Amino acid sequence: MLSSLVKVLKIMRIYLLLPALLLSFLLYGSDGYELWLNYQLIENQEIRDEYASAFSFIVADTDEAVVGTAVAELQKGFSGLLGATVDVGPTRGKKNGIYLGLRGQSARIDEYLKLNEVPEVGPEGYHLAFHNGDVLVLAEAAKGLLYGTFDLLRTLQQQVPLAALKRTERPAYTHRILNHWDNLDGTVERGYAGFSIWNWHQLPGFIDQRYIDYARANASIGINGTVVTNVNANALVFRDDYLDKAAALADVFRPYGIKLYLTARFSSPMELGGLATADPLDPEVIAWWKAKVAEIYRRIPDFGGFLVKANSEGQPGPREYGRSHAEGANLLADALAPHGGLVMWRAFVYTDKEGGDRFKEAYDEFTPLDGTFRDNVLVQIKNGPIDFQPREPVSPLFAAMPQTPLLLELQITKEYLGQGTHLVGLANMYEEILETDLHPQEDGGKVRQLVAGIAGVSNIGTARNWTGNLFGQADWYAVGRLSWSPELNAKQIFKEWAGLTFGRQETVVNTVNQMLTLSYPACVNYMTPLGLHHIMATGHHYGPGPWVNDLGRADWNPYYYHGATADSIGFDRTQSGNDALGQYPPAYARQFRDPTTCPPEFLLWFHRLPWDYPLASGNTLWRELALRYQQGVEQVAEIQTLWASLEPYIDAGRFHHVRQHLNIQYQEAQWWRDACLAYFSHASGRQLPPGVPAPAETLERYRAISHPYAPGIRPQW
Ligand code: GCW
Repeated sequence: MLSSLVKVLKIMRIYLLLPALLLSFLLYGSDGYELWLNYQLIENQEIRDEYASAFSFIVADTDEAVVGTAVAELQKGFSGLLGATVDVGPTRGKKNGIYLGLRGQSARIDEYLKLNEVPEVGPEGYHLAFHNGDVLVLAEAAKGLLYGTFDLLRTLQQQVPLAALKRTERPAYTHRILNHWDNLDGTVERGYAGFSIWNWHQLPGFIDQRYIDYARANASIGINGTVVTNVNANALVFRDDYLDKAAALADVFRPYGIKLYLTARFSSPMELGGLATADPLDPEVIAWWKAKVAEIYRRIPDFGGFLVKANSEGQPGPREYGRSHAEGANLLADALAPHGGLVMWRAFVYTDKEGGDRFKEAYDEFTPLDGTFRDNVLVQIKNGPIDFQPREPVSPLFAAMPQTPLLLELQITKEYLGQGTHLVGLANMYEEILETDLHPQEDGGKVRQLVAGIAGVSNIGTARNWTGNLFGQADWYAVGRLSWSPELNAKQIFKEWAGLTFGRQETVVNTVNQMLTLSYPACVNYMTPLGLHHIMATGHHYGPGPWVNDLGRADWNPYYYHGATADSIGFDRTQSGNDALGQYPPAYARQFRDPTTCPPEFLLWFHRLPWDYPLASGNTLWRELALRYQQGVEQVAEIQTLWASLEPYIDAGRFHHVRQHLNIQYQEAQWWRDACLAYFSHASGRQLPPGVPAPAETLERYRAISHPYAPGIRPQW
């Protein structure tokens, strides 16, 4: 009697709660802070009942901190999704619950394992199952329970029936890392979402709730490491007080299974230690790093290690002492090895002397070093050979260092990609990169099979919604999901993100997916069609600047990369040019050698061609270029229309936010088209084809546009 009264009251409570919650959501909407973790009450009563009956209590058979995090997350999830509180520990009278347990340590889990074969899941994997009315999260180590929990909650958010729950998940990579280009002064290099979320000045005393929410968001998508400082590094971070600050961050991240890494400025022994040299073979330098690393581990026992940018864009490095990148990396690796730390040594190098084509430099510098790095060194390679361009062929280095573990560096922030305002679903680009098969005639040659992990350059800042542009969240989400499951395709990720972020109505999910799918080709079209690259304005790289040709060094100039004359355009990287193509495995390079087989999107990366060169589309090169610029603008208009159709489904706050950014994107797409076509039409002496409107302004006006305060620029540049 009493128990049925309680039941009725409980049901009533949910009913009373439902309209109130929905109403407040519609009125105030969401500001995006909760990311993809907005545990909205499930409206479907049947599903809610099904879930509620299986989740009466939570039993966790281990007391490690990450499991505490998992339990708290489940409680939060259930209270949002089901409007119910769930007890921790078996509750008398309640039949079914959720069990988080380790193989061999939990009776309930072992009982299941007697009946079901579950493969080894490794240190971070897990198995999810629905068994006799209970939900089981099974792992070999505590971290697996955390990831299993987030997966379970994602499943519930998507309202999947519990009966379907039976799967094993293991991350493809051990290294799933974010790189922050955040400076100690609070600015973010190439950051378009406000300032750094790390308040170094107030650390370690003040722990911002954001640090915790940041760790939680990352854990939910499988990220297990973060480099909190800029690769253009500051030795100050190794000073005692800053190490205390870093340790405070590491303490926040630990219960979320995230390791803290720092960037190491190669000249730190001089700047901080007062030594006369930073030569990696100098005994005093070796001793300095050993002592410094030991000091770090005293504060941060699970410290991840160092990320290093050396001898690149003015950063100090071993080359100054006639030493190789391997000698530099090994110096740090030897200091870190006794503590289990790693060195991530970047291959984004180009010398400060004017040399040849930057395309070739990393390969030339690093391939001779293959096999000479210590075991705890990973070489971190940007996806493309130049620099995060809207569309690049993949770096040839991925296929050229078989004896060295490699990390793929992807951009999440959007330097060269519309910065803070453009909606560009980068999962499209990530998929293209990961699926590129550099050894098409053998197995195992896809980029995703050649690397040991992913490092994503963060787009996070103090913006209330973390990424400034709301859709930037999808790129952060994608990097996490791909670093766990690199074989996921963009469409799966877009749909998953859309459902978690905006709700799972089919119209919303499909439309958001369409927008994101269209957005990457749109951006490439209105910025750099047919393989144009590096034609952005100087310094901040905001907006077009294909005409720029007066910078100190030839290869800093956009003009260097397209060399447009009255006759032709493009960079000859075939054998008749500088043969950069020779750096790729021949079976892969073959398609690019001949302009008739080269995929049009990479054409001007590898070929210098006359403007009237006939393309397979039936258009001349000039006509195709102009039409693609126009198509890019039209695709943005299409994205605007798609978003407008979602007005009835999206809360006013987020709807308006995205609409305003799309309006800016549309104007800027026109700016890109008009400015570039004004310039190329002038250079080629050709008229625009029908269907492409005349530029709104003169070329002189476009050239005169300046944005001295565009965000994200490196202060000293
Ligand atoms: O793309 C360039 C950026 C620099 C950046 C550099 C790098 C952190 O313009 O701002 O520096 O790449 O990746 O090191």
